[in-house]
Formats: sequence, C-alpha cells, structure tokens
Amino acid sequence: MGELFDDVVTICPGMVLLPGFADSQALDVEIKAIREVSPLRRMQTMRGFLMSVQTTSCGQVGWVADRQGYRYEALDPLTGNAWPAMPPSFLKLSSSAAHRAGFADFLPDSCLINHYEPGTQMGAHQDKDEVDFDSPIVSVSLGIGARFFVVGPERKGKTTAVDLSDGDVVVFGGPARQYYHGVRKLKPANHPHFGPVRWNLTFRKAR
Ligand code: MD6
Ligand code: FE
Repeated sequence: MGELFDDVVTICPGMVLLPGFADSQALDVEIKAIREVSPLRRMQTMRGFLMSVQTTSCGQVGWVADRQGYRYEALDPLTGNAWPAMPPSFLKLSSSAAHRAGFADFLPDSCLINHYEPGTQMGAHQDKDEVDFDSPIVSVSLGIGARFFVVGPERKGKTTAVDLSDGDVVVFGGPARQYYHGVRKLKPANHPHFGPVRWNLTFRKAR
C-alpha cells in the first residue's frame, strides 16, 4: 500500500511543507496562557504604520517592531517584564518538524505569534533580524486558511503560492532562509475550533 498523502512536500529548495503535522488545539491552550502574560498588540513599522496582524512572543527573546526598527528583545515593551517562557510542547513540535525536514538539533529561543482576521495580510518581507541564518525558521498555521507566497532572494518577481491550513507546518531553511515571502489578504472563513481567525507561530533561533 502506498501513502495516502504526502507527509513532506518540497515547495522549493530549502522549503518544505509538512501537511497537518501540528495538533492545533493543544497549541491553542498554550497560546491562551501566553496572551495573558504578554497580550496581543499591533506593532509599528519603521515608516510609522500599524501592522494589520496582531502579535506577541514567547521564549528568551521576543520580536519587537517600532519606528527605530525591528529586533529581538528580552523584555516585552508593553509589560516591561520578560516574555513568557517557551512551552515545552512548542519546543518539541518545532524541533521535530525541523528534524523531519532535514535540520537536526533545531533549538529555537523565540516564537513569534501572529494573529490574523479576515482582511489582514503580511506584505513581502525577509526574516533577517536573527543572528544565525544556518538555523531554519519553523512556521505553524492554525485556524482558517491563508495563501502564503514565496518570491525569492529579490522582493519582486514570480511568486509561488502555498495554501496553508490548520495544522500545516512550513520549514524555511538553507537557500530559502532569506527569501522574500508574505501572506495574501485573508478571505472570510470560519474554523470550527478557532472561529474566523488564523494564527501563525514562527520558531526562530534569534540569538
Ligand atoms: C505567516 N509567516 O504565515 C507568516 N516567516 O503568517 C512568515 O512570515 C514566515 O511562515 C519566516 C518563515 C516562515 C514563515
Ligand atoms: Fe516571515
């Protein structure tokens, strides 16, 4: 008997999709606890615009954006306290996904949590605020679906579209680590557990 579905789909060299790899409802319990310590907020871009997605973080450092720029900080600027610790289940999921994609010993020190509602989006960007580009980024999607797009080493050009749904994991490493990518404007939808919302968790080795 063959496989009923692909468990590792290569999107481009260095980038793989693990369909349905994550147990999204178990992750949701942890997200709720993280939000009570470090609430969701809309970060500011360098040009002074508010991002349409809401974010928070957990781990030793969290991603911070304001008019000064984009960086990782040990303290949440909203609360003045340390970010909530990375739950052991987050570490386990992200390192096992990285391992499945061919990256042994991935040990993230930060998880950026993005919250999308219909109409929100993420413009084309590179993830380059981390010190170590040899480590991949592991991305986990929960809730309603979204169309993710990958451009390449330049901001403009032909894009590859990947439709991400609940439980899907993307591992972004090797030659694709610094490729431009983003998320198209979310279409209205409803997820039986999460409601009309998408979450994306990105695990990084920031320092
Ligand atoms: C998202 N993801 O899926 C946004 N970045 O909502 C990202 O920006 C991303 O999926 C780096 C690596 C993987 C990603
Ligand atoms: Fe990104």
